Amino acid sequence: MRQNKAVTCLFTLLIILSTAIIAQQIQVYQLSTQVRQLSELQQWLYDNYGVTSIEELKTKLTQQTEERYIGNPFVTSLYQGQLQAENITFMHGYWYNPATGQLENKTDIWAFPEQTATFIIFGRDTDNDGVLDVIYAKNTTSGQIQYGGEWNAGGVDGSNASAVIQAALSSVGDKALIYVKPIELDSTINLDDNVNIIFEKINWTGNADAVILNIDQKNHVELTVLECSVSTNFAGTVLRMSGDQNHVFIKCSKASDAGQGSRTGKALSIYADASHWATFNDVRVEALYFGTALEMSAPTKWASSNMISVLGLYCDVALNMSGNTHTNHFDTLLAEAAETPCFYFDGGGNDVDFLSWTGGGGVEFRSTSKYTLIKYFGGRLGAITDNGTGNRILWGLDYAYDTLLNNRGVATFSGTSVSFAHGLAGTPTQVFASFNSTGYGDWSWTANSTHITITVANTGDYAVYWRAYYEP
Ligand SMILES: [Ca+2]
Repeated sequence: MRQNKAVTCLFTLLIILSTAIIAQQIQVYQLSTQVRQLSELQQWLYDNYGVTSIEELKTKLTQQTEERYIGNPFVTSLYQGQLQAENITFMHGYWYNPATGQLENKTDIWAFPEQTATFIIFGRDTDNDGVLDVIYAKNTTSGQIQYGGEWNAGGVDGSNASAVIQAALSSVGDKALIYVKPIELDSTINLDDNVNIIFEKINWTGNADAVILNIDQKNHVELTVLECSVSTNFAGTVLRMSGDQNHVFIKCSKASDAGQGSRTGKALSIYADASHWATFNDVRVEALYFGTALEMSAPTKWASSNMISVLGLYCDVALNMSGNTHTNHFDTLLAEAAETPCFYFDGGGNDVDFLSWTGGGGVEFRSTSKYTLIKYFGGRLGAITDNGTGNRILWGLDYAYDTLLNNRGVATFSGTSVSFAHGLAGTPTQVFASFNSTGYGDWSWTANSTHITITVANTGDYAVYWRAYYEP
């Protein structure tokens, strides 16, 4: 009985021991399998990425994403043992510059596509004759020549500058900026509502009587012409505009031969037609050698409430306003014109700050002009002809010292009268005289726009000291 009990205990012990051994063998087998798999993974990581652990791979990929590679891919590896082919693959995000041997980061351009302008328009002179032959409109975000070029991109004739610019204008959204490099134009550009365009330089090669830029009944146009050059015989208009709330700056000159060239053509014409006003515009114009620097006309509607600056050098007329042009404010009005007058007012109600004006040109208020206020601050003042009503000139601070308003001198004569040039801007309104002798008896004066005549009662030899004022 005791023997049976011992056998049973031994058997139970053997079963427990066997179970433990089997469990241990299973663990050993699983562990060796994991070790083998890890070894294969390490080999794979090394073969494919040059690393031996997942952590190492993560670090490496992060570095590759963030770093800006600036070496030469043909000689500089990213990491030890890297194949040249991998470098070339890496170049997909870069442009290689053979001049410097450096890579330039193209991914930045993809990531940050913002550009100064939406389109840049430029031309190429392919035969070196000084005339642009091919015009390109480059979409700056995509880098694509979207219109024009030798291949007539976008179906637009690349030899037609106006067509290329017009196509770009039509394709952009409101206020998208188009920048036009120096360009030759021979046909009119029509600007639509809400466009924003800068011309670096326009060289007009089209008809001499054409309109170069046209804002026809459009509003909210932003236009800048840094330079516009036309031929000596140009008799057209650089910019003709109607509409409201446009911001326009144009600076233009005529090709000059033998000094000043012929004074024809208009730099800027603002008009209000039967159905459109021309109001709240901010206009700045600089013109050299034109017939008219700025013409405003409003036969039916109003051209009013505009902020205007005019610089008209060697123009026949710096400013010509007619019709319903009123309540316009001029913050700068400079002119140097040989013709008289150089400012015409045929409308009324204008508030004009003449900061300066020189040359022989003056002012003419025509018969329908009224209630124009001119503040004159200096320079040489030409003749003022006032055929209107209620027009006023407020003289500037240099009134007492301006020889065109106030002049004096000495004239000697024998007999009873003497005539001399007074040099004033117009027919004197007051003349004063004193003599070197009391024998003259009595004296009187007459004058016209150029001369004063002083007459005495008694014949003799006299010196007359005169002072004359012109206060229209
Ligand atoms: Ca050419």
